[in-house]
Amino acid sequence: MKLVRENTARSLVLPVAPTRGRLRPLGLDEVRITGGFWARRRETNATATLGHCRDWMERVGWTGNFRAAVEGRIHRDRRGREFADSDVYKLLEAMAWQAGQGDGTALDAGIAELTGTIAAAQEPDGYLNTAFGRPGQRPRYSDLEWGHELYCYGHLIQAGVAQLRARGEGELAKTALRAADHVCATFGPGGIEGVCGHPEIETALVELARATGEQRYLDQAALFVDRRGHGTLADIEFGRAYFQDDLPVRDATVLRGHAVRALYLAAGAVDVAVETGDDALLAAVARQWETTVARRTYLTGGMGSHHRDESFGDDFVLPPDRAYAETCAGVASVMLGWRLLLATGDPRYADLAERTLFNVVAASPSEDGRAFFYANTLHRRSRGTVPSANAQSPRAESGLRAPWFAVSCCPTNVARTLALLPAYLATADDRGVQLHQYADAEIATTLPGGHAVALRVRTDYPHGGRVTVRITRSADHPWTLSLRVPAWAAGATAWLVDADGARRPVAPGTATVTRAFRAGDEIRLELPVAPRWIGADPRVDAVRGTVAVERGPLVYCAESVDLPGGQEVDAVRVDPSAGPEDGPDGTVVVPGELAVADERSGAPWSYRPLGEAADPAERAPGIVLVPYHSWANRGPSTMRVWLPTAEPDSTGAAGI
Ligand code: FUB
Ligand code: ZN
Repeated sequence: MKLVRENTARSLVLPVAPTRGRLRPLGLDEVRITGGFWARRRETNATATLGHCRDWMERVGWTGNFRAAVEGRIHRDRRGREFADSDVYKLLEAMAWQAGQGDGTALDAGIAELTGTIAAAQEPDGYLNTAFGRPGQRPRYSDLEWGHELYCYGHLIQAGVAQLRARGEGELAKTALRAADHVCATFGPGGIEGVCGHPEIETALVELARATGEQRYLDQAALFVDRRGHGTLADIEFGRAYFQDDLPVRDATVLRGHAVRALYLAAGAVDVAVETGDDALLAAVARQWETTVARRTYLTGGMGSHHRDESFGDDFVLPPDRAYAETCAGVASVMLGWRLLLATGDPRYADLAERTLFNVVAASPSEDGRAFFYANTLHRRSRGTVPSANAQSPRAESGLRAPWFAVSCCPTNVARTLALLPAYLATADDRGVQLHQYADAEIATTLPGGHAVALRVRTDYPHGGRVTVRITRSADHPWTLSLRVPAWAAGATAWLVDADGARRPVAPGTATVTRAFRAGDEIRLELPVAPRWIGADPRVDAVRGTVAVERGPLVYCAESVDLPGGQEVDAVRVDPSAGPEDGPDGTVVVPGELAVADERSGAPWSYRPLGEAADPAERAPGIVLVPYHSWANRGPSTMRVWLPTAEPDSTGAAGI
């Protein structure tokens, strides 16, 4: 099979390669992350997380399921939930992207071994799933609501595309193609007129169409997008909105239902819209994104506030202590934002991606890359438990990060995202190069007319706000370098320092420099990262009377390990009339007080007449806050992002 060189893309090593759109993505062979925050996390991902996931899958029997299928004992021996196959595929995708960067030989061997295991279980017509269809199991496609068969194919196809683009055609790609052909034959015109209870196949099929040039995969994806919303799935206890089967995609005004499902579907709908020229569909998803970000998104970028069904809440229902904010929803939000950014060029999509990457995706893995948060609460009231090192944890684990979950979708989603992260940094268009995310990086591409350009990015991001771009290769021809100025830089001055030293203030959005750059030219962006107080829309009732702190792209939190005398975070009250100020080692210090523990715990009732004195409190010399992504790395703790403001009479003085 021939790998298609997509119309707009110069590189082929890309997770998303639209044939139309405002911006052209740069591939993993054009962008390298060379140092700093993300390089450290990517290194841990490559050296620890991939192997960790591989070991756990073996241990809990999810890879063994494929062997059991081949050996005819799957009806008896199958382990894990109905979607367990998908995590093997997500790991394969991560390995394939990683193998495409640097020396992939060892990873290629691992991919070949794992692919051999799954491919052996594929049936002659391309069907591949260990939960259905064999003697003693439920029939194929007998449970579209919960069976996840198409969802699993989606992840298999994404892994196949990753291999195709990062390593060239191999067994994994062939297995994925056989599955995709089976899907088209089974769910295409004249076939089963259904959709999967968990979207994912849509975006995967579009990417396969882009990678192979085969129109039928795109047609099938478009069919799935159009079919959804017409009530073909059963009306379950959470309602059809849970799997977005309540309304056609193009009629919806906001994302609703299960957060990961909603976001994957929206990503697939953008892909279909872009490839079919369906601007109405694209506009519908852009509208949904806008409303969702305005009303249904946590400060961290996290999405989904219902534990019961892992779903979006109603507008402004964003309780910090019940935040679900699943890591996979963060990954899916970044996927959706990237597609919208490529289609439109609007920097707001990159703003949200930055917020989500630093405060959800980076929060999930532990420092050693061997434990994860599945749910990313913004407030933990009790120290919780230390998860078992040897057993699978419940998904909304209420203690430290856990090594593995009974539903373990998040670790492999983090793994594949970190593996392909350089692909989210930069794009090009007819005029030049755009930087969307900041990290130490080397970027080299060819602009229209065959003009080769190369840049070196150096930054102390996210703790500092200085970004230096050095042109290391340029054409004797004017072109434009565009730099995203994040929305959080509003209100303070961001500066662009031109190659000739000219310094000009820039507003949030996009700052550009156009010139016939010469090798050695440097452009500097200086973003104000002084810590700042953040308030919430009063309609977010759950955080009324509280404030939060951000610094650059990072959200901060109070953690009990930083409080004196074994206090818990719920004792903290802060005074936003002063500060916040930088503390040592990337911390922030805010003025505040700590409620007197004995009095508080002895209170007979949580309520008091207005005007009656608040619980007594003692002034604190300065309350230390840490980046949210780093919390729970120092043992069990309580934590909160939204901090109550002190009441004037609590210390017996007028204010603190
Ligand atoms: O259903 C498959 C995955 O498991 C979902 O995306 C996650 O939310 C978890 O429920
Ligand atoms: Zn997940």
